[in-house]
Amino acid sequence: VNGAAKPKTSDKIPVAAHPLAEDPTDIASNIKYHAQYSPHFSPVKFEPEQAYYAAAESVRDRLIQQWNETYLHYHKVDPKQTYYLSMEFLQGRALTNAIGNLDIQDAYSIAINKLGHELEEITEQEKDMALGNGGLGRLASCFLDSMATLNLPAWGYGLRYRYGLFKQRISKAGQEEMAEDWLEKFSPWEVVRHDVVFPVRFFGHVEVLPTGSRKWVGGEVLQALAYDIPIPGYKTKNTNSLRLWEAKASAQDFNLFQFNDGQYQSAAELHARAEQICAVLYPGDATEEGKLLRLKQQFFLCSASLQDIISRFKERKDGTGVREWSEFPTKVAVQLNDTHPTLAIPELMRLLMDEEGLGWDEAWDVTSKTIAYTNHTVLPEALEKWSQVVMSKLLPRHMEIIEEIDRRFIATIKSTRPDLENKISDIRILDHNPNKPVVRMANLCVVSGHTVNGVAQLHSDILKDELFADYVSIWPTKFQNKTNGITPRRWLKFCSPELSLTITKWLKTDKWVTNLDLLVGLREFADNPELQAEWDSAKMANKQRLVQYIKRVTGESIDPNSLFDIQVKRIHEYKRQLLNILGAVYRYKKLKEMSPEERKTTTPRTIMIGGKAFATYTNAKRIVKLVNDVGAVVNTDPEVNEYLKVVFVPNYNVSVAEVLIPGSELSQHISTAGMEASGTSNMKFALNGCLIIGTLDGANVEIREEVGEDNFFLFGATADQVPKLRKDREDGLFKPDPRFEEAKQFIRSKAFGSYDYEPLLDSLEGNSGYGRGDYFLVGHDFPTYIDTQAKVDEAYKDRKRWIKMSILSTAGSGKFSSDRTISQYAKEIWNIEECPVP
Ligand code: NBG
Repeated sequence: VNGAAKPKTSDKIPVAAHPLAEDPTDIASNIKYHAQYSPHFSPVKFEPEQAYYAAAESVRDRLIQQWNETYLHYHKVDPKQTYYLSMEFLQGRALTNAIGNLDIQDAYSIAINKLGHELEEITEQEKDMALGNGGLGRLASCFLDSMATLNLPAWGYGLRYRYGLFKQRISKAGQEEMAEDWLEKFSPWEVVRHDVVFPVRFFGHVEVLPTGSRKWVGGEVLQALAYDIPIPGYKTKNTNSLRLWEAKASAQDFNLFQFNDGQYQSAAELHARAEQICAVLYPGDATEEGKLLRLKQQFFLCSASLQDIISRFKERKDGTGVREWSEFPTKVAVQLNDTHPTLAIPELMRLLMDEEGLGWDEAWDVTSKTIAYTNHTVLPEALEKWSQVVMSKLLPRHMEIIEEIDRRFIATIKSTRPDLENKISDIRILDHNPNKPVVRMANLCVVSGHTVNGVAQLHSDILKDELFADYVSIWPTKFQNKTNGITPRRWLKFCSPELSLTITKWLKTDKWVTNLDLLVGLREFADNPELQAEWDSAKMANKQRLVQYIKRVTGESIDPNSLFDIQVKRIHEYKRQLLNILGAVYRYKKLKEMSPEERKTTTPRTIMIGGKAFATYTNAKRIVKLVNDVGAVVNTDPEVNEYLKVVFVPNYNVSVAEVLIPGSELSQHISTAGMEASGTSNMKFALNGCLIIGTLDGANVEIREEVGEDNFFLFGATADQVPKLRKDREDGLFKPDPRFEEAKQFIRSKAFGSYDYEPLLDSLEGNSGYGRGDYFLVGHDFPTYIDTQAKVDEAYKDRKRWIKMSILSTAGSGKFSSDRTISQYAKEIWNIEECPVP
C-alpha cells in the first residue's frame, strides 16, 4: 500500500481543476488535482489521509468562491455588522459540515467512491479544531453557523492557539494532559492573510503630548497576523469568516548580531514571547507569569480585532475613509463572549481618543453604544478579576482609562443615586482592597456595555435578582435573557442521518433543518407504531455506531440492548459527576447483593462519563480517576457486568460528542441548582431523542417546559432552596440518607482499589475548598437521585412508552435552535439585519 497509488477505480478519472464541479466525475478529478498539485504529500500516495486533505481542499475552493462574493457584497451594501469576540471557538471538524451546508453530500460521496474511498472514512481523518474548553466555546461555534445560515453579516474573532486546550489521555494514574496537535500537519480550512497585520503593544508608558492628549509608547510591539476560516451557512451563499489572530515578531526584532555571536536565545527573545501568546488556551494561572500571559492573550485578541474593525469601518465609506464617528455604532456591534474580551472596552476608548482624536464624551458614547456583554457564569471564581498592579504594568494607558470610567461612574451614582452610596464599594469597577487591589471585569462590562444578557431564563433571573441587582436599579432595561441554542445542522442532520431521514419522512418536509419549531409536528405521531419502529431502528443504528466507537477507543464491549446513560461535559464539582458515580457505586453494590434471578429483572445499563478536568483542578482529576477505577472493577465482575458497565470516554471533544449524543438514551444534567448557567449539551441530547435526568438548573428548566414534565426525570433541590440547605449543612443539621453513607463506605472499603479517595469523600462531609461541608449538596440530592434513577429503570422496561417519550423529546426541542437564539440577539441586542448574497 505504501507509496502505491491505491485506487484502481480512479485511473480513468482525469486530473483537473474544476472548482465548482457538480458532476461526481468532475469532482473526483478535482480531488485528484489537489492530491497531485498540493505540495503537502508525495503525489503517488492516496491513502485516506491524503484523500481527506485533497477533498477538503476541493471543498475549500468552492467556499472561497462564495466567501469572496460575500465579502464583496457586504462591502458594497455596508450593513451594520456583528463582531463576536471570544477566547474560545470549538469548531470541531469542518469537512462533513461544509459538504452538508453546501448540500453536495451525495455528489462528494460518489466522487470519493470513484477514487476508491468512503466519505465517512476520510472525514474521520480530520483533527478537531479544538480551540475551546467547553460549552462557551461550542456556543460561539453554533452561533457562527446560525449567523451564516440566517445571512447575517457577522464575524467571529478569536486566537489561533497552536495546541488548543489539551488532549486527554487516561492511564492508571488518571488523566494526563498532552499538547493537542491539530496543526501538526496543516489545516486545509485556514487562509492566512498576509495583508492583514496589526501591531499590538505591551508594557511601555504613557506620554503627555504638547496638545494635552495622551499616547501609549515604548514597551514591546508584536504583530497580529490574521488567519481566516470560512463559515458556510446552510443552503445559502453567505459565507462568513472566523478570523483568528496569530502573534508574531517581525524580522527586525531578530537580532542578527547577537545570533552570530552565539546568543541564540536572546537574539530571538521577542519571537519566543510571541509564540507563547498563541501556544495554548487557558495557560495555568497559578503563577504570576501565567496570569500575565492570560492577560496578554486577552489584550492581543481585543486590540487586533478592534483595529481591524475600525479599519473596515473607515474603508467602507465610498472608499474615502472619512466618516462620522457617531455612525460607528450604526455599523458595528461588538459582543463580548463572557468577560475574557473585556479589554475591548478600554482599547476602543484608547483607539478613539489617542489615535483618532475624539474627546472622552464622544468616545464613551460610541463605545457604550457598540459593546454588549454576555455573562456565562455566576461562579465567583470564574468572575475575572485582574491585579491592578499587573494591569498598570502591562497596559498603563488602559489602566488610566479604567480608572476614569470608575471615577465617572462613582460620581454619577453620588449625584443621581444617593441611596446607593453604601453600595459603591460593591458596584464600582476597582476594588482597592489593600492586600490585592483588582479590576473587576464583569463590573466594567456592566457599566460600559449597552446590554447585558444571561444564557437561560433562570440564569438571567439570578443575574438580575442577585449578582447584578444593584445595577438593575440603575439601568432597568439593560438586562436581557437570551436562552442558548445549538445548530440543528451539526447536532441532528449531520450527526444522526437515519433519525433525520425519519423525521423528514414523517413531517413530509426537511424544512425543520432551518425552522426547528416544525418538529412539534412529530407529536401527533408519537404513538404511531410505524414511526415508533422506525425511530427505534434509527436510534439502534446510532447505538451500534457508539458500541463500535467505545470498543475502538477503550477496548470495552458494551451491550447495545442496555440503556445508554451518558454524562459528558467538563469535570467540575458543581456539575456533580461525583453524584453520578456514587449512584453507579450504589447500583453496583445492590446488584452484588441480589440473587442471579433478581438481577435478571433489572434494567441493564451502560453508564458513560467523559470530560476533561482542568490540569490543576485536583478534585476534578480525582473524580476522573474514580470513574475509571469503578469501571475497572465493575466491567470485569462476571456476576454483574451483564447488567452494569461504567465506561470513561477519553478525550471528549466535538467529534466524540457527534458519536455519543445520537446514541444516547438517557443523559445526566445534574448540577447543583443555580450553578449551571445554561448547559447546551442538554439541548443536543433532547434534540436527539434522549431523555434527561436533571435538576431544575440552567436551560433544563426550559427543556422540561418544552418537552413536557412527563418526559423529563426531575429530582433535587431547587435554586431558591440551596442557600438554606447549605446553611443547615454548616450548622450540622443535615441528616444523611443511609444509602449515601453506604455508597461512600463502599468506596472507603477499597472495593475500587487503594487510591486515596479520602479528600474527595471529605469534600462531601468535612471541609472542601468551597467552605464547610458538601457545598454542592451531593448528599442532599442523593436519595431523590437514586429514586428517580429507579423510575428511569422502570420506564425503560416499557419500550413503547420509552420510544414515545423519546419522540416527544425531539418534538419539544424546537426552541433550542441557535437560529432562534441568534435571531433574538440580532433584533434585540445588535440591531442588525440579514444581508443575503444574491
Ligand atoms: C458556560 C456555562 C454553561 C453554558 C455555557 C454557554 C463558561 C464560563 N460558562 O452552563 O457554564 O451553557 O457557558 O453559555 O464557560
